[in-house]
Amino acid sequence: MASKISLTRYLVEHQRVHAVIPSDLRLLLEVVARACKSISHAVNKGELGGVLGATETENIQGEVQKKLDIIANEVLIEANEWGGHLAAMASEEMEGIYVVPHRYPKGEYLLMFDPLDGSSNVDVNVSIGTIFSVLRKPDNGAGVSEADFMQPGCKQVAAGYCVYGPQTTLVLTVGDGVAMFTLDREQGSFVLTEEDVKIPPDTKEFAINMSNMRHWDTPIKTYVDECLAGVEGPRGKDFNMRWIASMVADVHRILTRGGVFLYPWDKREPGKPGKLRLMYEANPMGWLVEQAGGAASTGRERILDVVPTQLHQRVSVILGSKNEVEHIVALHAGTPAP
Ligand code: P6P
Repeated sequence: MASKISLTRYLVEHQRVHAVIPSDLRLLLEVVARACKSISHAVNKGELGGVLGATETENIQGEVQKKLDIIANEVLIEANEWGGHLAAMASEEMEGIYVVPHRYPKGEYLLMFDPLDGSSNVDVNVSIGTIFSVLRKPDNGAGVSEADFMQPGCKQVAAGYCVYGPQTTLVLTVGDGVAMFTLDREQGSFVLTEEDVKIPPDTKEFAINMSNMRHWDTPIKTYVDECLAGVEGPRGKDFNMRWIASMVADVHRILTRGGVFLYPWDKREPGKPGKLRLMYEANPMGWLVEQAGGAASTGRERILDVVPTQLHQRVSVILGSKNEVEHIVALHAGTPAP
């Protein structure tokens, strides 16, 4: 049996061969992976660990925080603040950036994360996950501010997620393809189980929350109607639908067997471009999908080209199999943005 390649060995060999993972970035990724192992352990305990259920608090998004949201956020902060690889962090669960305390050395990287995406699923034992994105701090002097995070997704130097499902799987890119690592609980380490992940360019499977149909913009309604028309309709094939209400789980399925994921703008909150957050959901997932040969669009522009103006800004998300995303983008052509 081929020897197991650990995350550490993969990162060291990638640095030796491809020189894409400087030692500080390798340290960052290993620390994030270790934090994900701790989060996985807490998630797996469930009620036995007294970690289910909601708190009395809301996050910046106005969402009631689950106990595990706060636990996961604290695990990631505590794991990363002392290593000397980061200048600051940003989280879905914190309003402002978290600057590495003066008692620790500072590094050149900025880490953003959704510590527990899909956490509403944790109480019903459905897959959830941690999403993270890494930028390099602009070389503009000693301090660090929120402005340093305002970089488009195409500037990311690393991105990934860890899905806590039947397996705990870490999925990672540093810009030369996508690799998947499954947690070997007996060894306590992530083991390479898939490298050079590729998304099929075509699909018969779409993921969207159908209960929002009456609120969608016309191009999305047109697309979904085509899918529902099946083989007798303009697409000439039947489609399947999935919606896990956990972006990490839906994207993991798409990276594994193809498909398209949509969380578009809708008129429930017309002032917001979408529900999902650009910096720590759409950008990392968009880069992973592109690195696996897929595409990621707002419907009118490449997600990774969106220049952020706010840390928690939202964006419309259409990502997955390249030809399917391009078809949906074509349906948007010529229609004004809402
Ligand atoms: P809805 C989870 O809350 C999340 O941010 C994503 O993980 C998921 O894709 C989406 O929201 C689900 O939203 O409106 O279907 O509950």
